[in-house]
Amino acid sequence: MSDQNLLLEQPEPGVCLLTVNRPKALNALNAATLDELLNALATVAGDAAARALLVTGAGERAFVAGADIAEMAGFTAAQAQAFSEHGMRVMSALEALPVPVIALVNGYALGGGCELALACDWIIAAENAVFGQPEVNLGIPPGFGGTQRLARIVGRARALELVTTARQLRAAEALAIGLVNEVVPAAALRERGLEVARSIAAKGPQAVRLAKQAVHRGLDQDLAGGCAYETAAFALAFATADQREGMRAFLEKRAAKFSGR
Ligand code: DAK
Repeated sequence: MSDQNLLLEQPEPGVCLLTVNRPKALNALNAATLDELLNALATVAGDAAARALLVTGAGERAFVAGADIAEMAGFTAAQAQAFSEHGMRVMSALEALPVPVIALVNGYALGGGCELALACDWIIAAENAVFGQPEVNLGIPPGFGGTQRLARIVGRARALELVTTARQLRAAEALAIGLVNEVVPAAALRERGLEVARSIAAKGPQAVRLAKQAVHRGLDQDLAGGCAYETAAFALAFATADQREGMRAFLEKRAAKFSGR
């Protein structure tokens, strides 16, 4: 599938690759791109064969350099609210996808671009990645969930520093504060993403989905509530063909052939 500003491919069975494709504007997110993102995410969500989603930016300079400043400059307050709600819907749709979503950050991930990466389940960064929330330079606060997701991932003090000073981080520092899971040479980023996605695709699909949901739901509540959710997810797995196949394969000393049912 190919929209004007977005490419959705399936480079390998079960692996979806979404590329924001506006390299001349460093892949900045305008309203049209947000629309296309929502449609693409609905396609992935509805694809029963999907096992993992990789999200990246076209070209070698940027993942996404933020919301499109040229488009935002003339917004009225009502248009800004509509744009923010639109962006929030995209970030929530990403987070709610049943399959793991990995951001492959290949350059600038600023403002809405950093927020897009934060809404993915985790981030693999190229050595040339640069992260930041520079909105205050433009006289606005973050608008696509940055204040919330950044604080949950790197903690209150670091998030406050980053959103109020607009300081940008290189990949090594992002790794040190837990913003990214790993850093690889730029030329190896796509292959590393595919390798991780492939390893997820080989696991029990129902178990992966249940585990992802349990982590997300658990973080929204206290430990007891999260553990109760995990118990329910664990029990539900015993109603799947994947659980029967996974355990039978172990006992028969062979590789499991999961059906995703
Ligand atoms: N929007 C539009 N165009 C952008 C852009 C952006 N965010 N970032 C870069 N570009 C464009 C540049 O204008 C330039 O276009 P041409 O002049 O060639 O036509 C082209 O991409 C290449 O950029 P540069 O020439 O500037 O390249 P450099 O290597 O010199 O600099 C840079 C790269 C990433 C450091 C620089 O481009 C830069 O600082 N870009 C802006 C980064 C930024 O501030 N990002 C945050 C944007 S604000 C809200 C909802 C959402 C948001 C806020 C509120 N609500 C409605 C409440 C989100 C806000 C943001 O994301």
